[in-house]
Amino acid sequence: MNLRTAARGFVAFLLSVPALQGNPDRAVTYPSSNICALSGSTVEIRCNYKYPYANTVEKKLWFTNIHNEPVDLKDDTDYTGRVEYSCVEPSCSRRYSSCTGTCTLIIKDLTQSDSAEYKFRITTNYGGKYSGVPGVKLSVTDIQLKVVIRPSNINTVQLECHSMCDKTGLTYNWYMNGVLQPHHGRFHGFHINSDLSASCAIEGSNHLSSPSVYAPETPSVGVTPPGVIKEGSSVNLTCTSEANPVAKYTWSKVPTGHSPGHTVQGQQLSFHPIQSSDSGQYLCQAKNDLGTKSSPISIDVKYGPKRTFVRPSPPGEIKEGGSVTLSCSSEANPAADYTWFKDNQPLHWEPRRPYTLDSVSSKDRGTYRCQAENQYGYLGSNSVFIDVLYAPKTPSVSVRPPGEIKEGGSVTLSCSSDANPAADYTWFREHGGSVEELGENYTISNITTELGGNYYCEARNAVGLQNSTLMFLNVTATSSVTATTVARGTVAVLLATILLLIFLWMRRKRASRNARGQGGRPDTGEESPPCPVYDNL
Ligand SMILES: *[C@@H]1O[C@H](CO)[C@@H](O)[C@H](O)[C@H]1NC(C)=O
Ligand SMILES: *[C@@H]1O[C@H](CO)[C@@H](O)[C@H](O)[C@H]1NC(C)=O
Ligand SMILES: *[C@@H]1O[C@H](CO)[C@@H](O)[C@H](O)[C@H]1NC(C)=O
Ligand SMILES: *[C@@H]1O[C@H](CO)[C@@H](O)[C@H](O)[C@H]1NC(C)=O
Ligand SMILES: CC(=O)N[C@H]1CO[C@H](CO)[C@@H](O)[C@@H]1O
Repeated sequence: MNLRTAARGFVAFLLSVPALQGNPDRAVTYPSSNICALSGSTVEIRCNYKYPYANTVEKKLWFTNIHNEPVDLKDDTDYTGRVEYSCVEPSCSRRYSSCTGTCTLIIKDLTQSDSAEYKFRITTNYGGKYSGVPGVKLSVTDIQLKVVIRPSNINTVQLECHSMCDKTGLTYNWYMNGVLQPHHGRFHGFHINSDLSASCAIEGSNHLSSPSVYAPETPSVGVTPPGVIKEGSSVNLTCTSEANPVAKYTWSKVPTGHSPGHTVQGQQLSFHPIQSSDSGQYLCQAKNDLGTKSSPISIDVKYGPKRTFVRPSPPGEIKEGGSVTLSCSSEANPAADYTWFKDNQPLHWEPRRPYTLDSVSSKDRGTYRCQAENQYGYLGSNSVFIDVLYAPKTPSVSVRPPGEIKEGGSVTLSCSSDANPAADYTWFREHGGSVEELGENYTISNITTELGGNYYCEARNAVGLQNSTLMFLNVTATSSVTATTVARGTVAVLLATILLLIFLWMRRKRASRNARGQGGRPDTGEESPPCPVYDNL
């Protein structure tokens, strides 16, 4: 195998020349004592050696590590498969009584850890050991691409290709998105572009290229912990974007109608604890000198009901027959279901619909409240008193004391009616107009029979009025009751006496007529027949 061909891509450069000479007769010398090579390349390190005439070389080795004895690089596990020796057979000169040879160390696939001092040693059949000290210092370096922003133009970046081996006069090729650019040299200007990816490579050794520099890729956004976000928990938003140079991150909250936006620098946005007001759209922006990319994320904070209120519409008092709607409102995520209560008793109603009372009646009067509930909690509302105004119901009337009402005694008539607002009462006497006293209780002291009769009361409020049924007062006379009886008795006695006197007088008259005309026809024209009334008497 032709080693020159194998070392295509070889990049080794002489920096300072003369190595220290060993013993002039039997020494190892190195044409170059410092070599700069790039990662991934192949390096050749040469040496010349001399040894006494008539000796034979038994062992040749390159080494860098010493474990008691120098370790042959071919046996060094750090170099397995990457090391070759290319040695030319020595030529001997009797005249100079010495032999000379060259041996070149070839290391492939250099890495930075290959940077070390390399030495060569021969051992002859007479036990002579010849090595060159110091050896060859090998520096393995990466190509570095530096990004420099040109101050004059914010739309352009100037890239500089840079390696530690620059002094050796490397020429660079430039690639944009993998395409070779016509320009060569250490510097190259590019227009800033989010899709830009640029790299440089050593001309003639294109596999020795720099890492690409590129604008941030579309960031990915992670939420920890994953899953449902509950108010009060700790939440982190993390933004990640591949970029070279490394991106700088900015988090911003997208402003909405009721919450202003804000901006936070850094890859992570922490909420400790998270609040319901933190819900919304967030944008993570990743930016470097070559461009900017952003990703949105939406945060939906779940929470139990807050600020539960019940509101009646229309507010205030409701007249009987009117309608009123009670709306329950609460902030909750997800939206709450509502339960309605009247005087602390649950009502049957759909969970999302306002509570509607059509054609209210006095029964609907009461204290209402609602309770909002979702899977994260529940909260009761304020209480609202719904006052239903209604006209008086038919009043009920009563009389005290109960039982017989005696003349001269005292009675109280009471009127009572269910009404809202409370009724005013007026007592009336049938056909007699209102009595003088107003009020639910009407007391008649020293009652007389003339004051007996029908009474009723009227209950009236702002909504309407209603009359009671009639109440009959039966006043019993006390003293005058005996007088009448006596009077009646007297009349009866007088009547009986008169009738008796008439009867006696008529008997006497008939007796005298019978005595004057006995046996003759009775005088019908003048005579009255016997009165049956008298017989009956
Ligand atoms: C959020 O990030 C902070 C700081 O990095 C860490 O201490 C905390 O544990 C994280 N919280 C969660 C919920 O991942
Ligand atoms: C009317 O009488 C009832 C029963 O005695 C009594 O409770 C009520 O207070 C009275 N009302 C008035 C206004 O005096
Ligand atoms: C109640 O009685 C008053 C007086 O007698 C009368 O003017 C009114 O119409 C009556 N109202 C009702 C609702 O019967
Ligand atoms: C009044 O009361 C008396 C005695 O209780 C009774 O005889 C009379 O029939 C009553 N009058 C009326 C009109 O109810
Ligand atoms: C106690 C009282 O006032 N009694 C009177 C009741 O009424 C009669 C007739 O009007 C009077 O004579 C009483 O003095």
